[in-house]
Amino acid sequence: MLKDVVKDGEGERVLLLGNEAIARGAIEAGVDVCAAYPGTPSSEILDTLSEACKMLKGRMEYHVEYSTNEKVAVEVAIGASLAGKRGMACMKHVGVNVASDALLSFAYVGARGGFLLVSADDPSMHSSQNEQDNRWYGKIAKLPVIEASNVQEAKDLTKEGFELSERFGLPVIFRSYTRLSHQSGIVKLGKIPYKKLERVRWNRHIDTDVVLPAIARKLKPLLHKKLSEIENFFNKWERNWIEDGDGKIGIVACGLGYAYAKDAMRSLKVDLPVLKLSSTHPIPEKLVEEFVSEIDAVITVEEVDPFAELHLKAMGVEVFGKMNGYMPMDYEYNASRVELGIAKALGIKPSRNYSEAQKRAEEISKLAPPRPPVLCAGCPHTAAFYAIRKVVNELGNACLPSDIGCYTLGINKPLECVDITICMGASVGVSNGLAHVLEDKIIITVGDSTFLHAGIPALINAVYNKAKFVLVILDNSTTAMTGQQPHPGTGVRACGAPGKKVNIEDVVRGCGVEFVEVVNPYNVRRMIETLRKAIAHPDVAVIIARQACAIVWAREKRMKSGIIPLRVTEKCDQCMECIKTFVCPALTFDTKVRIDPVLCVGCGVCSQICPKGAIRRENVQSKRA
Ligand SMILES: Cc1ncc(C[n+]2csc(CCOP(=O)(O)OP(=O)(O)O)c2C)c(N)n1
Repeated sequence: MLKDVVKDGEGERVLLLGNEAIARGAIEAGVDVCAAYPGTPSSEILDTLSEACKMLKGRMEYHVEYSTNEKVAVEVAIGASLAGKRGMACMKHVGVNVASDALLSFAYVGARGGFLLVSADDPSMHSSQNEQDNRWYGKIAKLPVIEASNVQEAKDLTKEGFELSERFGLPVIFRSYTRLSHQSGIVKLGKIPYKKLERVRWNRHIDTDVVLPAIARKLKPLLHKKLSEIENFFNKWERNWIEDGDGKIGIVACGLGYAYAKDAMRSLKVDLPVLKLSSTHPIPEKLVEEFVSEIDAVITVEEVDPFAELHLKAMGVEVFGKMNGYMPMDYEYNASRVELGIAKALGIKPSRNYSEAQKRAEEISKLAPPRPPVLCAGCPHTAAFYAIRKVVNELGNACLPSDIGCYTLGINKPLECVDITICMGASVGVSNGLAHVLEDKIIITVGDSTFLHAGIPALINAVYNKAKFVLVILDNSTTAMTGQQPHPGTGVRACGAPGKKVNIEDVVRGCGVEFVEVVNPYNVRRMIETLRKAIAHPDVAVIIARQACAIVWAREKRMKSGIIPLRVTEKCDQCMECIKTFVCPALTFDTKVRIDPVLCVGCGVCSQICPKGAIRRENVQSKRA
């Protein structure tokens, strides 16, 4: 809990979420600058640091910000590091793709103040579009990657990450994953240093900080030297260790794989030798050699790719891993999956009949009513999609690229307004290509946070290269999907202080777009008319569909004046238009159409849609508090 994250009690044991532990580690390290773009499973790190920042004012001060995107977040942390301060950037795994341009060159420059990049990977893609293994960034950028196997280590390694970064002059990547970021565990607290965030004088270091080709050429061998120095250190680092055991097959366990391997061995009642690796890049070869000198083969336990496995194979070690089918190649691990792999490698029976248990779990899960994710009652995206669907039906066909956010749920029937999603901002970029080859109209939907994150360059490109499309920016004034973090369009900063609000319509006009209209999507008729006008416009047209996220405004309204729900009157002839064309979870049908007054937020969109005028606001007496 937050109060424990900021607690002074050195040596005390508290229960923390993995991401809170990472935040606490940064605080114990005396971090100076923390920047992030939200993304599951990383979001709570900066959410926590932003709350903690207010509570630690005057005791342990640091700058905290939600940056416009991950590249900017990494650059912010680089700035701090180059000034000799400690900088941290946090993001989900795919965020590192966005940030990689800065990261790969900063590796050459090297860290001055400690630099930690927290990459939260998402094995099994619980809330992501892919399952990439970001240890490869360590390889491609030639940077150290450290991984924790429990919440305590998450805190400790975060703190040590800054120390390693300064000691070796290298940016350090800390790799977390969903099951570490989102598990809770007991953490023994360290000390919170007392410090002010003091400004320092700028010192030029143009021999390292300006990566001109002539300088970069000199820095490259230096980077290799630093990497081999840190490998030597990792060979003896107390966070990597060997555990003695029985038999001639051992386990090489990376990060959380260590916890799974220990559980699996307990179930199997075996006690194999274990090499626990907290540094997975560079692999400490001497330590590996020492480990394998006493055994014949190893089982690698690592998520997501055969990263250590490939390295071990290249060293000539015999490996039971993913590549030869002993360990699963796809999705996250758990104790039973790892147990099955170990049992197969040892040629013994698993402790239980897991396929039977799996079959039973599947049978039981069929009994639960399906709960597909839906847009919330009163979500302004639903209203915007309803209008888009009406206009697309008029057109007969249209191409509907969309993006990543709550609004991706517009893929579902009856809205069916999402034809393509690739990665954040790609809706606008991809439409630049589509516009030159399709005969159909293109109507794009993108969220406000996503537009500011990665949509702007592609919009400028469309204006410049004359790609015609209609771009609907679904501006709900928040980053709803990841937990309602603020962004530049909201004018609120991570530390809670007001910032300068960036006006999206000004940005769009600044990109050269001439057709720019702001519409409240709750006004369905106006939304439809504006879409028709935008489609008829000869150049790029942008509609900003602006209405606050229903969760946010309904929460406020409940606390102030209360919400007046809508109800279905006797005029309803059960034509089902509302149910069939407009998906609001508050609209239900049993023997007749009804509105659930508990779910209804009173947006009134359904009353505009009803062709019989049968949906009305409740009278004021029945208003809910
Ligand atoms: C590169 C990258 N960073 C972060 C994310 C996580 N993420 C998914 S959608 C989204 C933004 C959603 O906000 P917005 O576009 O405003 O739409 P909303 O959810 O508010 O409807 C984020 C941060 C991601 N998928 N990819």
